[in-house]
Amino acid sequence: MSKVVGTSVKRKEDSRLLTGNGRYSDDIVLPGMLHATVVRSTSAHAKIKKIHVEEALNHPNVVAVYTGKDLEGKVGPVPTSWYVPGCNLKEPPQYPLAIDRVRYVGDGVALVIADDRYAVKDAAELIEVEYEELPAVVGQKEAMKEDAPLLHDDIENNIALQWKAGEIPEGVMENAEVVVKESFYVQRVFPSPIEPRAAVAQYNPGSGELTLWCSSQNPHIHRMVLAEVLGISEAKFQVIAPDIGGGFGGKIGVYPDEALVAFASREIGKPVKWIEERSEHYTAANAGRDEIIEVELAGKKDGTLEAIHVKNTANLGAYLSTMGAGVSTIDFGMMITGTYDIPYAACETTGVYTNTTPTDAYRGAGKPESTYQIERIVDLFAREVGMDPVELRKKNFVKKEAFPYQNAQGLLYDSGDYEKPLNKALETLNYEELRKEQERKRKEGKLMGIGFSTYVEMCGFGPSEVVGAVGFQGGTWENSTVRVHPSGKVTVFCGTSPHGQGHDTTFSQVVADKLGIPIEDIEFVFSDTKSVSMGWGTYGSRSTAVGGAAVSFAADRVVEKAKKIAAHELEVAEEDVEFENGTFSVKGVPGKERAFKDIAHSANMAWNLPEGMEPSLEAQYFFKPENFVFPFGTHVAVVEVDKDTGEIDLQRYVCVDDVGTVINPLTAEGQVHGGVAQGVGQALWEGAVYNDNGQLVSGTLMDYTLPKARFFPTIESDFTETPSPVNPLGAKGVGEVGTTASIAAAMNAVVDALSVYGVTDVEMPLTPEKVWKVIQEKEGNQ
Ligand code: PCD
Repeated sequence: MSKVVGTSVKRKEDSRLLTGNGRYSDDIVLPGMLHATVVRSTSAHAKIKKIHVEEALNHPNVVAVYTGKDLEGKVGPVPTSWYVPGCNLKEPPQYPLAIDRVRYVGDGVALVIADDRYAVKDAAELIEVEYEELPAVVGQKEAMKEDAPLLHDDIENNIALQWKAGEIPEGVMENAEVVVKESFYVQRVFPSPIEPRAAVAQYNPGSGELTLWCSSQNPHIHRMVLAEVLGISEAKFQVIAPDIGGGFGGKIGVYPDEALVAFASREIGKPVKWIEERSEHYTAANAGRDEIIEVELAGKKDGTLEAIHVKNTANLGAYLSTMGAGVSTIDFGMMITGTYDIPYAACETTGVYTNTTPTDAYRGAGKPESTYQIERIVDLFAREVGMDPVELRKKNFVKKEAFPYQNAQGLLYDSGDYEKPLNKALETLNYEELRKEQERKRKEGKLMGIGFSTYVEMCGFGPSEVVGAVGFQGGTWENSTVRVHPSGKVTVFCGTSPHGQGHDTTFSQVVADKLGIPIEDIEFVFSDTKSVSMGWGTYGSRSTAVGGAAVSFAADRVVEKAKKIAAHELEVAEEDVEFENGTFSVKGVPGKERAFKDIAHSANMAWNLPEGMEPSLEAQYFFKPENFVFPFGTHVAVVEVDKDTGEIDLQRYVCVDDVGTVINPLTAEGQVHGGVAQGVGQALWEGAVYNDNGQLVSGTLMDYTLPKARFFPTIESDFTETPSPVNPLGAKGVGEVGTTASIAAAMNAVVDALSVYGVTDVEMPLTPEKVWKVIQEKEGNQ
């Protein structure tokens, strides 16, 4: 049997998912099940004077109505899970329902439970909330002003945290030959999975056990946090993430809504279902980004980079969400030097509360923002010193020989060869010819632009000691159990939790190669806290590098034991047994062999095992990685801007990613495609818009432009492979790289096109109107 790792095996899960045979949270129907809806604040900031619930209670289908006051003492506040140290973090309690004050449009004020899904919506409309309006503040800079309204009375200037990392010695910035400065706004965007959030809870009054199905990227974290919030033993609490229609970071967080559904089921003694609506999703689920990033890059006229100073002012929304504190600090601030060997770096982050929905991870979570600032400012530096952006990048890249390389912020990049993907991309582009074409077009008065992003990303979370030291409430190791049945078929359990990525397929590829059995003989169990030992879930592109590695180690253990049994049966010493392609054979004795299947049978029958050996063939492995993994690559966008309309035509998109050893090229390419759509989406089309009163005016898919397939040319995607030394697969993460890289590539292309006017930045998203206005102004028409 030839190896399957590295081949484009088609996704096992797709025949089920694409034929409507998936089982999502909303497919779960339980006897006697009730339906829940959350009444949400229509005001961004107000005191709750009174909540009139009588009419709703009188509705014939209504079983219960709860307000924040009713829950006091019964369900605790939902805590954050990332207590970034040394930043004077202020975490206001976030109760599952607001008690006396609402702080954003979408803040929950009442929970209605009824025996019918439509009736519960009707009943919710009967609830009237009397508000006393308070002034609201939406922008993070405005919220820090002296006269800004305070969201939480005891949190001065609405400042949630102030974090610093790295230092630049005195004189370095001041005496530098060249300093380039710019301020970038990485606007708020929405994760927008196809399936909104969902939760179904079933309490068993007899056993006191609670089961929660919820659309989560990390069911064990949900269990850990909600057990505390609900005051229930983890041993009596099962969390299952069934099929999930995407998460993109938005389903890492533990939300008040999930606590509410679990609470209601326990209170009433019946199953309760809650399915978020699309429009509700935009105000009540965590959003991403919303960071104002001020950068200063210092260096020499010859293009040598010397120091970078970055200030990030992050909008955290009204409360601190699960990973909210970590995104703009650790995730962002440790990678500000990117792929460049810049000796000095310093980052200062201020996190601010505002009257908006909380923000948290969104594909890349801090890394796209970090890549954005460095890749944008490097381009501006190149322009300032009159160098080609590619030349400047090559000059400053961390050199191939320098790995493992410690960056200025102290992270150790595991492996890399930054020129390799760049050169491959240049070849695909026919770069020199392309620049000539740009020149020709410019002469014709056309605005063509080429934008590069040569990124590196930290993922594969991560070494437990490090994540513990940076305040993350998690071990971030992974475990896997490989269980071999008497027939030789295999069930594998793993603590990561796929929600679209296709782990059933890619992880099966790993097992198939290890055990020499066909993929069809392997079944995976994920995302159920009762069957899978503790696990830390799927985010930070960690599943393959950590969970996949645990699977690989557990399979090794199975082979180790099977080999002993084979040696015993073949009556030879263990050293004389070889295992290849699913067959144990004796070195030098052709024909003397046992199939993996035979050993599976023997191990389970236990009629003739080596003395003292435990029966069965099953092994578990707990894998704690020693470092993160650092994928890298080059993304290039080629655009033409229409002078008359401001419209941007994305003509080519070329990317070469190095994610270490690729397990499944088809899947990996799909991951890159999706990631690029979300990154270019941020640059060109997407953006949350609030008015001054804190009303979200882009709260539907009619007002919020999600990228469509037809907005894109064929993405020209390729890979180079520089294995990671951190795990036995040599794999790095691929899930987020597309997003991390592409925002800057698209923006750099447009800014390059507009550079004929001296433009250095246009605020994202680059809507035709904005771009047209810039052109008009520069051409002196306004
Ligand atoms: N791979 C391969 N190779 C390599 C790597 C990888 O093949 N080297 C593949 C795997 O196995 C899978 C995938 O690919 O299947 C991915 O992976 P990764 O990178 O490891 O990652 P994960 O962990 O799995 O995942 C996660 C990610 C994230 S993070 C996100 S956002 C997103 C991504 O993932 N999300 C999603 N992608 C996706 N897809 C889909 N479909 N859906 C979704 O939701 Mo965060 O942190 O959460 O913000």
